[in-house]
Amino acid sequence: MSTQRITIECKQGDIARQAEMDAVVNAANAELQIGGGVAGALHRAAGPGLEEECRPLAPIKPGQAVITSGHDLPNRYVIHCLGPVYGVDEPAAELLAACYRNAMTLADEHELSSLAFPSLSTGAFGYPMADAARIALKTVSETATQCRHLERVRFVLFDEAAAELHRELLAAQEQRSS
Ligand code: AR6
Repeated sequence: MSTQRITIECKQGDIARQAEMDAVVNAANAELQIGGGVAGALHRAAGPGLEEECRPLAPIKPGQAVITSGHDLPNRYVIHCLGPVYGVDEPAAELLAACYRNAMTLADEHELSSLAFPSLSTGAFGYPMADAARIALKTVSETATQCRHLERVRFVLFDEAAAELHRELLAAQEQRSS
């Protein structure tokens, strides 16, 4: 199956407001508790049932992904990933790539067709955005070749500069592979 089957898009926005996507990815903490940033936004929008469903699934390890339902979010599922803390969890690049790969695999196993990612590890966990974006885009396009159901992956970036950076890196990557 070729990578062309999956459309990758990059847009500025809030990960908690991606109504048309089957699942959204949470930049979780190991305990799968509310937290700040992406995790705060998703848990607030999902309501307390999400944390309750998460409790027996915790703790998770860097690179790991687990799936829950979306509760009051507009999405059917949430896939929770623990990204590496930059400078602490090593090898950081491999652990970050594992998050994207494992999240896509879980989505595909659940026969989902669309999945939205935030920029994992680039907030509280300190991963430099450009490095993280290159890893994310490369891993998503590589993993796409193994997916049978997933058709659309969206990167949702909090600010326009981050969205533009992702678009530029994606264009360069697509040019190299064409
Ligand atoms: N929508 C899209 N992107 C967002 C949003 C949002 N609502 N909010 C923040 N970002 P972070 P991490 C961006 O810190 O680095 C949490 O407290 C943000 O600008 O959410 O993986 C957890 O509980 C940044 O670029 O995730 C963990 O303890 C990116 O999303 C820890 O932080 C990720 O920022 C996880 O840290």
